[in-house]
Amino acid sequence: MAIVTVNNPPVNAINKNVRCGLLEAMDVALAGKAKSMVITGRGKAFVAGADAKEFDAPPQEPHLNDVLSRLASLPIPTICAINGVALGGGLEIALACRYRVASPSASLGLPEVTLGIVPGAGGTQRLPRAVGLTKAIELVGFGKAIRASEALAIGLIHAVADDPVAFAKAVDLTVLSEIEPLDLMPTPTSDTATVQHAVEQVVRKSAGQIAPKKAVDLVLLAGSCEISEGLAKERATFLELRGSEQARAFRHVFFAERAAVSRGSNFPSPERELRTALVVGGGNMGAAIAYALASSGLSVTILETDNGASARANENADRILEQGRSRGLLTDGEAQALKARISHRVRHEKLEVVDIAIEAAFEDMAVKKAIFASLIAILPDTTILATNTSYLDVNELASEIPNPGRFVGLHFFSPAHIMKLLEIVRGDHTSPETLGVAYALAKALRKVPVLSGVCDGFIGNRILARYRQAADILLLEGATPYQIDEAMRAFGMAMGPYEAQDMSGLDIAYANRKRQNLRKRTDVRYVPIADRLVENHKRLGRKSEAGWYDYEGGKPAQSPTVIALLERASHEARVERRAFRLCDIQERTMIAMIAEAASILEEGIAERSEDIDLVLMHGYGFPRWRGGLLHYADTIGSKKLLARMEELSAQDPISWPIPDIIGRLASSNSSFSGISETIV
Ligand code: T1G
Repeated sequence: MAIVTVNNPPVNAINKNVRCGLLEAMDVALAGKAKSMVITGRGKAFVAGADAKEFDAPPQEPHLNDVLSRLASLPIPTICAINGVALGGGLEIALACRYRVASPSASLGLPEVTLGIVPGAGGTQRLPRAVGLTKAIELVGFGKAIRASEALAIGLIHAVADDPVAFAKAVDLTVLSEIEPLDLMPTPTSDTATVQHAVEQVVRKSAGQIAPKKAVDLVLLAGSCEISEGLAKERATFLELRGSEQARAFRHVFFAERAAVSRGSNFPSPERELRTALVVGGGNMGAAIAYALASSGLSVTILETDNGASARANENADRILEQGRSRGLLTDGEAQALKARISHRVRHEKLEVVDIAIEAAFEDMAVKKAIFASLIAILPDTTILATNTSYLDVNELASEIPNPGRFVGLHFFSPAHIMKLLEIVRGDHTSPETLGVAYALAKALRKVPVLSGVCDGFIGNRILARYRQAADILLLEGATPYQIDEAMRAFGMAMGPYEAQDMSGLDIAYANRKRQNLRKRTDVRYVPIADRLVENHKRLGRKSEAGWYDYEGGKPAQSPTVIALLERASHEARVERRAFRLCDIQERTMIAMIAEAASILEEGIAERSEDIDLVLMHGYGFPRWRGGLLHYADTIGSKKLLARMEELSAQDPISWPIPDIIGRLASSNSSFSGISETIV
């Protein structure tokens, strides 16, 4: 028996060396007259797929599809002992083997569409032969991995074993030789309606993306043509998509996400693991933060002002737990264990010492200052103190805190237990040790951490404010909120800006505009429509069943009241309303966001353009397949951006100051991603 171990740390990604090694291993096994061959991986992973770092260069021989065609037709039985993740090319190796056994903790999948490509080494043809068309469409079309137990249930693997290599060694060769290679098997027949339904689901959920539909079409071929034809078409599609704009965008995000996590190693790692946390305020945000912390194993105390508020905090936390249970994300036992990790206290009750205290109270400077004043009176002066403010000045909040090195902003996004983004706001005094703790917390919470400097709204809400401002000006000039929402959804945003405001409540942005005194400022063009909706019409969004939209039985409809308000505002501002195409709306709002992001980079609030990409994607529903805001800006090009900004600025100079950095990029014809390195 030949035992072949893939050994390319950290995740055994398949590069040229691994491909050559696999070919050589087959030669050695045959030359040594081995009767069977086992393939496994060293370390925690089996094989995490093709090495994404090679994708920017032309493909190099030997190609994985050729290596695996040879493996699939090897004259001796082959067993894949899947000791950990088997993704992409890793699962394709397994599918080219005759027998598959996996450890219970292994996860298996074909995530290629999440990189903007399709499987390139037989996945779309061999998988349906193992599991049928419907399951294959779901696995390939969504790119989600499954656990070993599910893989066994659907027939993707033959066995689950704690030690897959030991199991493989003991498999009876006569049993093995009766198993046909997938290449010689027909795809099982499936119910046409079920297949059609699976295809429709993929198409619906991947709007804007190229790869998922193409991947599904390839899977369908497995039901209608010879494997050789299917494999040839798969390879051609893989090569076509590999260098595409969307694949580049997905890869950019893949590496940006990992780089964001690695950035934590720039700061000292905490001396000990975080175990206990205090969350001040148990509203929707505080309760969700507490739930997220408890899910990562921390013991959490929610502090409230009085018994009534504490009871409501308890209800808020219970509601999130119940959602987790009803959606099947938590078993009853897990929900109970989680609940046991959350306790409640009211002010003036004795508090245990905690590793970190996170304030998640009402967005008001005086309220927050009072909270921190009471916390410093009862907690040791080494406890890390964090504020979840979305806009307020972190330096001002830190100003009355002894030992302010321990003070940091941790800006969670709502719902805090679901949204992946965590803005870590570094104040003037925040110490590297505190930042180390913040990154460790992000890791424990499995969030994408992005470091931000202090400014109004930090990275994300500052860009959001500019986006809304640009959209409001479009309203004044003739667009409707309904057209703007439609345009932004068509661009790929998860939601349009007005439906999003209706969902979160118009009063929040209203209070924020008041705080910024927008009405009186001369450096911003004031558009009164949103304020009037709140002040004169008490339209606060979904919660008052009227906002930018009317709601009948929860269903949004265009509102004649809002249209009348728009017309009046334009008339008062002496602006002649005109029609906007969806692409004009998209261009305007995007350029506004890009301009703001450029200023944020220029001021050093964000360290890298990739960070801004991550913030927009993980906090605000920016489409991943566009690679984030500044990756998208780079596809437009700095010269064109500058030219459009100059045109807009000529018409409306107040709204369109042009950041110097745009001019500099345009004159050297460089990109945002190119300058990130030099800024750091
Ligand atoms: N290529 C290159 N590097 C990779 C990699 C890959 N496929 N996967 C992971 N890494 C690096 C990653 O950058 C990081 O590096 C380190 O490994 C640990 O990763 C022909 C076309 C395997 C579940 O999409 O899902 O096969 O930052 O921090 O949380 O059809 O990584 O330490 O320098 O994420 O334990 C399909 C993607 C490729 C798998 C591990 N495969 N990877 O998660 O650690 S396309 C994927 C993952 C393909 C064929 C085709 C996860 C993981 P550094 P990590 P983790």
